[in-house]
Amino acid sequence: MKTKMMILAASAVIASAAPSHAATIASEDFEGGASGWSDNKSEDPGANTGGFTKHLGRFGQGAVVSKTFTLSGTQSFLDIAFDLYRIDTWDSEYFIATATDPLGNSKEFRTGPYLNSDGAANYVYGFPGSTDRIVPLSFIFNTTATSFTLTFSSTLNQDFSDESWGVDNLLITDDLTGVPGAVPEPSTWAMLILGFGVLGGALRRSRGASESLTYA
Ligand SMILES: [Ca+2]
Ligand SMILES: [Ca+2]
Ligand SMILES: [Ca+2]
Repeated sequence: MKTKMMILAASAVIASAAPSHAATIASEDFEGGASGWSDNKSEDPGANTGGFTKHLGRFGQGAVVSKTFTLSGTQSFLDIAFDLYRIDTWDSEYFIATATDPLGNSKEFRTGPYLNSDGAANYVYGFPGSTDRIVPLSFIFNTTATSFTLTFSSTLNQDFSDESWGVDNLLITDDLTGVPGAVPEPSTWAMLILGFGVLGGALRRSRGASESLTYA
């Protein structure tokens, strides 16, 4: 009985020392539309989704779309992940995501020029035979600022009906501890080690007791 309670107590300490989770700055799937962007155009792919869902865009040649996000200012970097919807016939153009902050930090992330050969084709918006695709992308931005601006653009050079892009499933996280995970405090680690010690002692004692019964 005493051993069982000690196991429960040790389990509680272990649970409170679960691995840390990065704090989420933004998580946008655009199913309810887009807000806060310099252009809040959002579009539903319609019947032939090809795996697409409602998303930011479509945008074409010359489009520059940005949004500013608030940060705690205590982080050291951001992980910026999203799905690029590469629509119609791109011709070795680049998609460009840029992160900037008021401290003067800047990071430009460019796709490779060969998105046409990436992944499986799934015609969604384009004319039959076009190669609309979902391209998962992510990059790291080092910043200690209290805000940052994310900008999407491309080097597309033909008409909107020929080549365009959308963005979906944007997830921005920082390197800080979020809920529900928590980085154990030193005192928690002490309790954890103590808990294992007590548990080990209890198990040794109970094993000794059962052994003494066997030999009795
Ligand atoms: Ca979506
Ligand atoms: Ca083209
Ligand atoms: Ca082109």
